[in-house]
Amino acid sequence: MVKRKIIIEPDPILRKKSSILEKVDDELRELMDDMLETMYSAPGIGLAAVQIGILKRVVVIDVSKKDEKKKPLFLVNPSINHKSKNLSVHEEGCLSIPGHFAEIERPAECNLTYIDYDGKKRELQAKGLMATCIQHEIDHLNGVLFIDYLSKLKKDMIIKKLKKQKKDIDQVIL
Ligand code: GNR
Ligand code: NI
Repeated sequence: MVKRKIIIEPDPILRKKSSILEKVDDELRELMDDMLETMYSAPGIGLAAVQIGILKRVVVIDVSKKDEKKKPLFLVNPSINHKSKNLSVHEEGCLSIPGHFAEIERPAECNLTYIDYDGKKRELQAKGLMATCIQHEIDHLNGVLFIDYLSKLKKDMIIKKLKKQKKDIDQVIL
């Protein structure tokens, strides 16, 4: 397993739509292993392939708590087929938007279909943090970030700060 570099906003790659995968093979499993290692070491509870620069519809998630056994979930071509009418608010963060957090309202529960690590078709009903995380990750596959749900003022402020951070880092390297 290899840890990969996470792409930080603003970056046009993060705004692209990821494409459907045709099959689950060893190459894809290697990518999923790398994504899991990258996510655990960040640390984060979810990661979409686009965040490491790969525009494929694959996501890894693990919402288990620190003292619990790890419970990785690999989602290939995830698709939500039902969202609950009742909404819930969670504080969200994103590994591509480091240091910024915001309360985002989304459907509290969702049902989805996906292909698993072994290429088997599966269904899942999610609620709580898992439902929030799944929706956050599927947004990534469609080029959407949580800051897109904020007011233009808040969103622009966050992007401006991220731009400045990138400039400062480039300054140190040069
Ligand atoms: O690590 C993460 N935490 C998180 C918290 C609340 C809602 C969504 C997330 S996902 C995020 C990792 C990430 O950026 N995934 O794309
Ligand atoms: Ni994210």
